[in-house]
Amino acid sequence: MAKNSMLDVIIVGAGFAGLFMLHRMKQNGFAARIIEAGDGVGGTWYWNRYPGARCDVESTEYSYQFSDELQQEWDWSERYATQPELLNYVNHVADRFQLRPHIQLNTRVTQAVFDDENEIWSVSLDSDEKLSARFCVMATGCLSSANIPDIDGLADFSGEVYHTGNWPHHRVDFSGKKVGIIGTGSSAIQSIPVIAEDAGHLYVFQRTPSYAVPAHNKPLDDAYRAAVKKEYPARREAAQQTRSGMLFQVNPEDAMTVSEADRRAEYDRRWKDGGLAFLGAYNDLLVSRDANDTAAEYIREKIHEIVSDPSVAKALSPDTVVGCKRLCVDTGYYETYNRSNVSLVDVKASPIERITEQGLRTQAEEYTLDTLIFATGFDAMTGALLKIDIRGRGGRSIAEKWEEGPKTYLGLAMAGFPNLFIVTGPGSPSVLANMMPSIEQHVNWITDCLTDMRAKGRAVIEADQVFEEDWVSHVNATAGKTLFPTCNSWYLGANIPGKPRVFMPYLGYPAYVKKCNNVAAADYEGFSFA
Ligand code: NA7
Repeated sequence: MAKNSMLDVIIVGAGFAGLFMLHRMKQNGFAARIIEAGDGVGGTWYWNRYPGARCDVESTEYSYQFSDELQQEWDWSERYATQPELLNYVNHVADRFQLRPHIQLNTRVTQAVFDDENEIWSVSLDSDEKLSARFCVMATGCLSSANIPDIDGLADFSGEVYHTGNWPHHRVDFSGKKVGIIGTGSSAIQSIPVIAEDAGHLYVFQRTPSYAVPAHNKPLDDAYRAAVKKEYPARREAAQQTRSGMLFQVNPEDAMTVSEADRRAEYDRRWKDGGLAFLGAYNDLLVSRDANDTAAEYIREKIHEIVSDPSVAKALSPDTVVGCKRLCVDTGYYETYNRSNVSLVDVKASPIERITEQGLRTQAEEYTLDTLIFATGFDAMTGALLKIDIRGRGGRSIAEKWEEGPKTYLGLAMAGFPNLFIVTGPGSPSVLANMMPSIEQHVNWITDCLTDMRAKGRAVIEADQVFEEDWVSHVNATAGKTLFPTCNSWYLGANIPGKPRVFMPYLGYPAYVKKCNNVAAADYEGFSFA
């Protein structure tokens, strides 16, 4: 690694966003370096190595499109890629585009301070090194700050403790062991069926049940791969026009305008196809409670069909809005509760009191455990950014600025934080759209902005306060027209005690891309240059 400590761009994070950002910087002749905490590239797919981890977006869509050579040469083996396959892919990209010489691994950014006078960012690393750069790009991910709830007695536990989002690199042996898992979100739903196959007994501590639809994962054959490769450009283009950034069809009809029999047929068809497309069954599923109730009831019926013990099926059946929390995509999740070595423990009915030396105690019972797994999610969208002491103009920290919730312009930049960009930050569609095109769109926008500034001799860009406030209001108003604010999701920060309840992602994928393009075309409307 070149030892120069003054760079054009410091990129924080070597996940999909950071790597593509670095590639675009190299292509355009900017001196850039990635700082990455892990000892390898991959971000989400580096950390989330838990058994059963896979993407819930189809492989042929959850992949880069910036290089046709790359998409032509890479063969996805399954409909939904496993974590190891995704990690191989990320590593392939890092090698193929010769990114590694510009990536500093095993290093955490602790602080980034904007020097008002010299208009540069001064970045401190946990290696005691200091770097300077004109620009900072935070590619720190939306789901990268693991949440371990504050439960009394955790330090007393004598067994093994894991978090799904910070899984060790070695194989964890569950055979014959008593395993407890706290949480029933997406990570738990993917890992529970796999862990249950090995564990002596698996206790699932559930506070709130999630809705899950079957993945119907399958191997991809050569003919399918060849057909997709041929159509890649058209497929990518078509996906850009959808609400989710994914190719599945959203039925333009409203749910209550069709007969009950037609609705059932539509839900049946989507259940059989599998995946997130279930939510596209009707146009109004996330705006009309009546419409949503029909989808919710359908899934609850399915749970009762699959799970043999009716009381367990009832406990697994949510009564909330489907899709309000991220819909889970499962492989054999509900079926797992028919195994004799799996017990569902309802910790809403009988809350967790404490963790003990031997295991976990709820108000009703004590469970002896060898292994305890936290599948308790993340301090989403803001957590990773707030872990870094980021200070903009006048030494004002991002923590102060975001005291009442994240404030950004377009989820890309912030007033008071010149020359700092966020990839898929709060206020952008990010987690509500396919992350891969979202990442590429942001990185391309930032790259165009930097090259434009260079061409015009502009040194500093900063979001205007008024435009930022308008954007934040617009993001909230848009969410307010939907059912999204009706449950305690991580989209709202509601999973983290004390976090302001603000809907963080922006609903409206294709419109958002157009908006960003228009902002750039209008000489970066809403930004000031110095
Ligand atoms: P999620 O979806 O945030 O799920 C976390 C789960 O952990 C959820 O069931 C929570 O229940 C549960 N939880 C959290 N804290 C506690 C405590 N203190 N006691 C009991 N249960 C608790 O995280 P995932 O990692 O599964 O998925 C994150 C995203 O990754 C997912 O949405 C996909 O986009 C991929 P709660 O609902 O809060 O009652």
